Amino acid sequence: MMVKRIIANSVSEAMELVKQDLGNDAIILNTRQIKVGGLFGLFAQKKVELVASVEEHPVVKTAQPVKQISAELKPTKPAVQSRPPTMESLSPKIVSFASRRLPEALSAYEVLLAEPALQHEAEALYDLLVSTYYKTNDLSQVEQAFITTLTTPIQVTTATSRFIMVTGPTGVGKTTTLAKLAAYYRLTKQQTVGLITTDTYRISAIEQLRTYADIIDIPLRVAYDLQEFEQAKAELSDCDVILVDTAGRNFLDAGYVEQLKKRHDFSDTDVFLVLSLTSKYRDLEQIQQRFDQVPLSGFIFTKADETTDLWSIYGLVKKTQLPVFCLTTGQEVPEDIIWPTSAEVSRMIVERGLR
Ligand SMILES: Nc1nc2c(ncn2[C@@H]2O[C@H](COP(=O)(O)OP(=O)(O)OP(=O)(O)O)[C@@H](O)[C@H]2O)c(=O)[nH]1
Ligand SMILES: [Mg+2]
Repeated sequence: MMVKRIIANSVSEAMELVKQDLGNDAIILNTRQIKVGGLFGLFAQKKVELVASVEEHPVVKTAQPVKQISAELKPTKPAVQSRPPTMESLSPKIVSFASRRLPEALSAYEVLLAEPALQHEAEALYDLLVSTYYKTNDLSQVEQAFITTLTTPIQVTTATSRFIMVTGPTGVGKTTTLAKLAAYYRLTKQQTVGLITTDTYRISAIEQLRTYADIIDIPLRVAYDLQEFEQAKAELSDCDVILVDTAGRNFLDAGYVEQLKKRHDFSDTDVFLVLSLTSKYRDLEQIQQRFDQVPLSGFIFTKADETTDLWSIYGLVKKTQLPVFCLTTGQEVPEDIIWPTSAEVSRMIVERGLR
């Protein structure tokens, strides 16, 4: 193993020198701020000291034992049985990043940087955290810099069409959110509101929405096919806002989006994909991909009250460049719904993750 000590003006400069000298597989063992030169402690320059190490022949050392062991165990079929390291496990970016250490004071960020939603930018965020920390020596400024960096890709939106449709997987809170929206437009904004549901798979689904419609005192139309859907739209055309509930379906069912397209028309409509923040990020990515053929206006994220991990918001919004419409924060209708700004969303994500 080769170990090298590098002194530079900034963490990013030191990282660059490490990459040049030791390559992408280098492991950062330590970083600290030091003072160089000066007289009796005066006029000394602030520098960053970085200690890094690298295996002298990392690829050969990793690959060989795997082949040797498999050859011993299965001498007749070594080529089939031995599993070479995957591209991912060999990726210099992931290997070198996972081994880097943050200064003790920033250890709370370690878990955040390992978030799947941040996998492509963990390295840049690491540099940001370390350099801000050494520059300011102030944890609240480090947190603020982190939040500010995350805010840029997070866009939020308001509904611009008269028709607002919610769609998404089963049980994520579509109907409950629609009831909250109906109450918001009717009671807070004093607008006329109509409801349409195309969720005719279960009687209880219609009854659930009818109860909300009765309480808020707004009309509800039930549409069993595209023709009835168009008719319901025409009947409610006097309303300021028309909210459309759809049936939740298993997102692994490939026919789901096709059926959705057959039973609705999306003209004049803001279609929001409703996703629960309690779901796994990888599943959310797959669901969003299923909805590629639907003209989505953005996301509604539900059940923010049931998790400390809000990173899916960041990951999905950044990946798709679709904005956030609203977040829901509990089961209570109408109060548990919020319309945060971009900065508020990123602050929520970071604060929940750190505490
Ligand atoms: N904790 C929490 N629960 C919520 C939230 N929103 C909805 N729920 C609950 O989630 C459950 C499902 O809500 P629904 O509104 O029926 O979900 P849906 O997406 O319409 O379900 P389907 O129509 O069956 O696909 C209910 O128990 C709701 O009270 C939320 O923001 N937080
Ligand atoms: Mg429903």
